[in-house]
Amino acid sequence: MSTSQTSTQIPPKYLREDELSDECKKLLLTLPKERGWLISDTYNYQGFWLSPRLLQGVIACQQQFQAHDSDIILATTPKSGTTWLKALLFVLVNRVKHPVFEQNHPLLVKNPHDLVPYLELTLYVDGQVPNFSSFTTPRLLSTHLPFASLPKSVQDSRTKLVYLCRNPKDIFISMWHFANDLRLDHTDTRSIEEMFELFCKGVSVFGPFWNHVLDYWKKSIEKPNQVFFVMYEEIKKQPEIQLKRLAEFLDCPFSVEEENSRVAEEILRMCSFENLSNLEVNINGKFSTGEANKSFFRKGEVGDWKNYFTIEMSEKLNDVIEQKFQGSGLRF
Ligand code: PAP
Repeated sequence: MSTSQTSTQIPPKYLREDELSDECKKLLLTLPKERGWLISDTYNYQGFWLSPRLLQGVIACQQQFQAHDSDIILATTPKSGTTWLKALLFVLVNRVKHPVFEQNHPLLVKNPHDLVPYLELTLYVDGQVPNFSSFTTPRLLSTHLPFASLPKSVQDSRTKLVYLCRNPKDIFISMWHFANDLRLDHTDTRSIEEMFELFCKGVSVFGPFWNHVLDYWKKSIEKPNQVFFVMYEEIKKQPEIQLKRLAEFLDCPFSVEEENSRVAEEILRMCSFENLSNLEVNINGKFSTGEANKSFFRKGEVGDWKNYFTIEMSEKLNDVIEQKFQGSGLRF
């Protein structure tokens, strides 16, 4: 099975194993280890899996990030469609400052990941306090951290959390492609079978997937004004309904005038896979941490897993899903 070739890519910072602090190196020696998706080993920290350099970013973020009540943080497991929701959030929240019909809209010249940066993967990846002076209010940020590992200031504040979830079979396939594209040593391609076994055991980037999803799901039920939970598949199926739900949650509902001028429709068009993946910045640009922007746009479809999964794989993951999500009210 082939994946697209991006061998000239510089490895993103969160995958580099150099420049690790002594504190981080010491901690790594004490953590459970498994074979990694992206680099040789992945480590279990606070119950989830991550790469060594990322550990440094996570710890810095947990210790130093000061949330504001007005912040909006998008939380996802990798490959849930984060890029899409970052675009939607940015355009939705900034539509007064940057009207959607504006020719020079920032989304047309910047990748969504640069507009809504990751805390641990980007802003804190060097282990230092980032400069937030260029951020406007509300600050739009994102994270792959599980709820229990969010910086305390986020948990204690009135920050709004938007959680995007996706069918784990599509996430698995999306991640497998992405990992093979990014892997530092291109001779070391992992087989789909090996990665699948790890995924089912819960060993995936920021996984186990089910713990990540269930924690945010429960919080969204407990605190519906603070945690908004939405599925990638729901947005695909009913984009306008879900966008309007999101706008209500963020206290920026569409006005009658906006309804009349079809602003929601235009936001969805701007943020569509077709539009974003064809922008120059997303074809030839590079993400600030090293990845080619185009690696965030593969197919953008629901159900691509069917082109890769055997019947046995599908049944096995169905069993895991059933067991893990039983009684939760969540279905995939
Ligand atoms: P990240 O976690 O590394 O930030 P993320 O954006 O969550 O990645 O996931 C990328 C997936 O979202 C890709 O899915 P695929 O591999 O199944 O194709 C990507 O194609 C998809 N995606 C990106 N932009 C859009 C969009 N505008 N609409 C729908 N899907 C999108």
